[in-house]
This record gives sequence, structure tokens and C-alpha cells, in this order.
Amino acid sequence: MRAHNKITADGCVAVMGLGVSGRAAVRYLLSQGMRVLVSDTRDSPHLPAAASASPGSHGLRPSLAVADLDFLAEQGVEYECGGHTLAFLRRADQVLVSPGISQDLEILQELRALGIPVLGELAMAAPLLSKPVVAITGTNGKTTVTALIGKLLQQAGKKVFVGGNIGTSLFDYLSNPEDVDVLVLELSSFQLEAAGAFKADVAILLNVTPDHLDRHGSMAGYVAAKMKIFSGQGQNDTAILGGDDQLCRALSAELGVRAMDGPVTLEPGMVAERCQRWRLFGHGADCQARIDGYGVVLAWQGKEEVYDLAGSMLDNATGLLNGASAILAARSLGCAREAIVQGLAAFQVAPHRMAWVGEGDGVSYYDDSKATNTGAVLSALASFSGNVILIAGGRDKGDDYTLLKESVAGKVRCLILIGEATELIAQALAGMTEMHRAESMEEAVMLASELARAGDTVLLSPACSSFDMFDNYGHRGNVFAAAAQKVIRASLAVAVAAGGKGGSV
Ligand code: UMA
Repeated sequence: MRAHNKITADGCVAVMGLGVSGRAAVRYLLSQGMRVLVSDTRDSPHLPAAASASPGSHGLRPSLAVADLDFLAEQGVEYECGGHTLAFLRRADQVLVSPGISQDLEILQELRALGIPVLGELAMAAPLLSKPVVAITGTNGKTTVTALIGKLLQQAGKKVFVGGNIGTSLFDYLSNPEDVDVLVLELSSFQLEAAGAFKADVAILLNVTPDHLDRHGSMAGYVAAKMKIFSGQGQNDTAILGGDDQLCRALSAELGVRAMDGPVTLEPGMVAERCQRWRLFGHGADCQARIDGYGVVLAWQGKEEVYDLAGSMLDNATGLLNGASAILAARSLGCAREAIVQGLAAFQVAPHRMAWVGEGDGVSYYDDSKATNTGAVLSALASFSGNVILIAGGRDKGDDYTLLKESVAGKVRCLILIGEATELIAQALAGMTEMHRAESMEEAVMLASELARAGDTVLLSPACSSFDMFDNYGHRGNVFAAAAQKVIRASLAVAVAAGGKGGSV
């Protein structure tokens, strides 16, 4: 159990970034009687140049929301917008940095040099967390696994806070911590970078492939941030790692996890050199949650439990891995097998993750807009045997697109590129497949439908972020789905006119 420290009311915190995380932090800090300053690079909406711009209005410099500034004014919170200044921030006793802001920012170095602590939300919240925490990270699948673990724990009768990178700030929990038994937190590398003394009772690293290299500078920097999920763990805590992921395997060695021959009996827990219990999930014989066909075989307390995922939303290559990790976490937290079985059957995967949009003229359309890195695209392509028309591209995040070479050469019949990263991807995958360029998502989908033959799959799996053309990946996926549905409806109309079968959505 951790000590429940209260943030004292005699200090001043500067909150950098007034997004989801910053707004929740301001509300919490004010509720604790703290003095709060807010600093954001967005302009004031009251400036003439910014008046018509809002977040997501592309090409214009975005402004803060009027409602947010009204709230700050009502609460008597001083703010600066249009940039961060040392003169303003140095008035605080500590500075809380939103996850989207790099810890390497020069002004943060200057604040540290002045002796002002610079914290991320995990570091600030860590001393205030008194309930068990399950923390989930990984390049791909972390939102699904977070939601799934939340579902399994709820099914087992536990009151759960599900938050973090999934969209609800940890400060929202701190503002209302009463009715919660367990916290389930999706943690990004941005959040983990500034984790401070944060400790997870159960920490999960699903997989690690290149992502956010523009922010972390190198793969080593990205991996170091991800590894912080284990840093506060002690001998009563559990580490869960992806056994199919090469880098996870290598990292598990760093945690003191030794490779085992054959299945292992878990309880009272295999104790690694660094003392926490460790568990692997995947296809290997040494995985405590081992995938077998469409099921997961769990080695638990000297026995085997089988979880059948056939027919559930998790009965695909990625879903089985996600399910296996969640089963391990739920069992580690004392959930009964029956509750887990029910939770797995009832679980719904969130939109824009390999979501089937419909079928027209024998061509299936899939929205995998959430795939914002090469690892996610590889995992999407693994679900198809070939004949894929792939729509990819967007804003580059420093990923190495050559990692897609083999898979694209083997499975992608045509590649349609959109967005800022078009030329980077085209160079990286030159000669691997037939390539086309499109100016908009609508044009890309129309072109894909023209290139596709019956039996093909049109897949949006971009390998990039969406912010060059869309508000977010959800917006991108919706635009894709709307364009795909239009094409499908058109094929249906033609088929009906001809007396045949066209498509379904
Ligand atoms: N800002 C500055 N200075 C800067 C940069 C940004 O003031 O140098 C301001 C922006 O103008 C804006 C605010 O900071 O007002 C945005 O802060 P933020 O980027 O930290 O975003 P939040 O809205 O606070 O949302 C964050 C996470 N965003 C990021 O990490 C980029 C959300 O994850 C998370 O859901 C939320 O906190 C609650 O915990 C989103 C995300 O895209 C989904 N995550 C990345 C991913 O999944 O790949 C890591």
C-alpha cells in the first residue's frame, strides 16, 4: 500500500498545455486549494488572426477554446498563450508538463537549472495513488488491452477507473477517487518519459516496434521511456511481457527474466533477479498465457485453464495476443475464471482497429486508421493472405518504412499513398509493389475501388499520424468509411439494376 499524500495548498503549480490532461490537472489542483498558472502555445481566441482557427482546422495556427479561457478567468487562474516564457513559468514552485510536450524542451532545461521541479502527470500523481494499479504500454494494442482489462475486472465485480492515454486523465481519477478498487491505465511513451516514482502493481509491455522517434530521438530513447513502466516495481509486483515480440524478449532479459524450457508453474510466482513476478504471453512453450488455435492456455497454480476466444471479437492474430495478456493481468488481480470467460465474450473492440466497413463487388473494405506506425501495419497485413490494396501515409513520425518491405512485397497488390509522408514511403518501398498517389482520402478510396478485383481487400492502415489532413485518427477513419460506403452503395445500385448481388455494409 502506498502512502496517501495530499498536494499541499500552499504552493503554486504551472500547468503547461491546456488539453485533456492539462484541463483535468487544473481542475484537480484548484480543488486542492493550489494556486495554478497555465501556459500554452496556442493563441488566444480573442486575437484577430486566431479567431477563425481551432484545433484541427488545418493550415491555420490553432487557438485555445473560449470556454477554457472563461473557466480559467472564473477561477482566477492566470494564463499565458501563444508560447511558454521563463518569466511566467518561473513564478511557480513546480511545473506540470502535458504528455504531448517534450521533456527536452529548452525552457524546461532552464526551469530545472533554476531548481524548479518539472514533472509529468504520472510523477505528480504517483504519491497520491493508494489503490492497485494495472499499467499497460506497448507500441500497439494498448488501448484495446486497457479497455479489455477494465471489462474483465468489472465483470469480476471490481470498481474500476480506466484512463490514461486512452483518453481520460489520471487527474480526473484524483478529483474523484472514492469509488474505485483498481486503476487500469494505458500509458504512452510520452507519459512514461516523465514517470517519476510511479509504480504499477501489474505492468504490461505488449510489444515494441519503432514509433514516435521524432519525439524520442532514437529507438533507444523510445525503449527507455517504455521500460519505465517497470521501474518502480518490487517483489510483490507483476511484470507481463509479449513473448512473441523480439524486443520484448530481449528487454525481459534486462528485467532479469530468464528463458525457460517448457511451461512453468506460476504460483507463488517465478521470481526474477529484480524480484518482481514476471509472466509471458504468446505462442512460445515458455509463455504462461499460450496461444493455441483460437484459444489461450493459461498455466495457473500448477494447472492449465483454457479460454476459448473463437467467435469473440478477439479471434484474430492480434486479438488473441491482446486477450492472452489481459487474461494474465486479470488472473494476477484475483479475478475468477468464470468472470474472465464472460468478459471476453462480451468485449467489443473500439472503432478504427481493423474494423470491417463493408463489401462491394466482392471487395472488402477495412478501416485500420488507428495503425499509426509500421508495427501496426505489419500486424494488420498479417491478418490477410494477400491481394491487399493498401492506403497508407499521413504525417511522418520518424518511422522506418523499409520495415514494411517484405510484407508489402508479399501481400500488397497496390499501394496508394496520401499525405505528407507520401514521398518518404514511396522511396522506402520503391520496387516492392505497384504504387499510386492520391490527394485526398476520397480520391484514394475511389482509386482503390477501381484497382481492386473481386476477392481483394482495400485496407486503410496508414503507418503515420493523421494530423496533416484530419483532426485525429478517428476523423480519418470516418472519412475513409464514408468514402468506402459510397463506393459500396454505388456497386449495390449497379448490381440491383442488373438484377445481381452488389455489396453489404
Ligand atoms: N502544447 C503546448 N506546448 C507544446 C505542445 C503542446 O502548450 O509545446 C499544448 C497544445 O496547444 C494543447 C495541449 O498542449 O493545448 C495538448 O496537450 P497534449 O498534447 O499533452 O494532449 P492532451 O489533450 O493533454 O492529451 C494527452 C494525450 N496526448 C498526447 O500524448 C499527445 C492523449 O493521448 C491522452 O488521451 C490525454 O492526454 C489523457 O491522458 C492521445 C495521443 O495521441 C490519444 N497519444 C499518443 C498516441 O497514442 O500515439 C501518445
